[in-house]
Amino acid sequence: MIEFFYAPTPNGWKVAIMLEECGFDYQTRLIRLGEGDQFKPSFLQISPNAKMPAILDHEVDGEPVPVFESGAILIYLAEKSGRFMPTDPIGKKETLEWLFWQVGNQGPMGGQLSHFVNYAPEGEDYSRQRYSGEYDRNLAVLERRLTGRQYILGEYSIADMIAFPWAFIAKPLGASLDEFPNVADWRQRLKQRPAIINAINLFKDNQNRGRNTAQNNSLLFNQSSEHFKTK
Ligand SMILES: N[C@@H](CCC(=O)N[C@@H](CS)C(=O)NCC(=O)O)C(=O)O
Repeated sequence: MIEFFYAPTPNGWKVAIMLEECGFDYQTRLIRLGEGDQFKPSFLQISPNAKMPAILDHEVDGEPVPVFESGAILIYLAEKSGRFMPTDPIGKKETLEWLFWQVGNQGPMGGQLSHFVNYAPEGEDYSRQRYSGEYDRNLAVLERRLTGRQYILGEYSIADMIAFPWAFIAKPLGASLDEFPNVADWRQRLKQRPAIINAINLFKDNQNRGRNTAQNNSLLFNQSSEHFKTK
């Protein structure tokens, strides 16, 4: 069994998609981000950056194996299942390139844009504009990569699973896909997969949807090193 530490956000969906695609035996542990579950000592043992997603793999010889960071988790699960990652050196290199692109670019820029669209006080125009531009720039990167390709690596893989969630929520972030027809087609193709539907529905009722904001929640927002001392 794999314990899956999860909250219903785009970063959580990435791993939920892979667990569903592979049919792994997993149990979801809901991390209540607004209540500070991510800073509990038991969770920090598994995810030292105090973020979900994370997993604890019990299907191993010896002690259960903790894995944090979505890109690392997807590679771990791809190697465990032997699925959704090319095994030839060039294919593997391309997988790593697109995973690193996602976790270093599309993910954090989308995350910051979401912060300023959904949770920050009004009047943060420069910040919002910066991340809106960066999010748009990353859509263009994906658009160019998908030219002449159905999927990021040619065949459906963990590279699609990691990039899909942040493209899925383009509209709520205020971005239009009209100028990115390859991304729009790819998004449409992916969102019909049963595994992706199941992942997005996982604990859907627990989505934040404006409940916790920068003004009313000092656990999830305005963080500093102090947060690691609070629990
Ligand atoms: N680079 C990380 C990002 C994970 C991340 O930012 N998770 C957010 C939710 S979407 C989180 O756990 N936030 C809790 C917090 O900031 O306290 C990954 O891709 O796994």
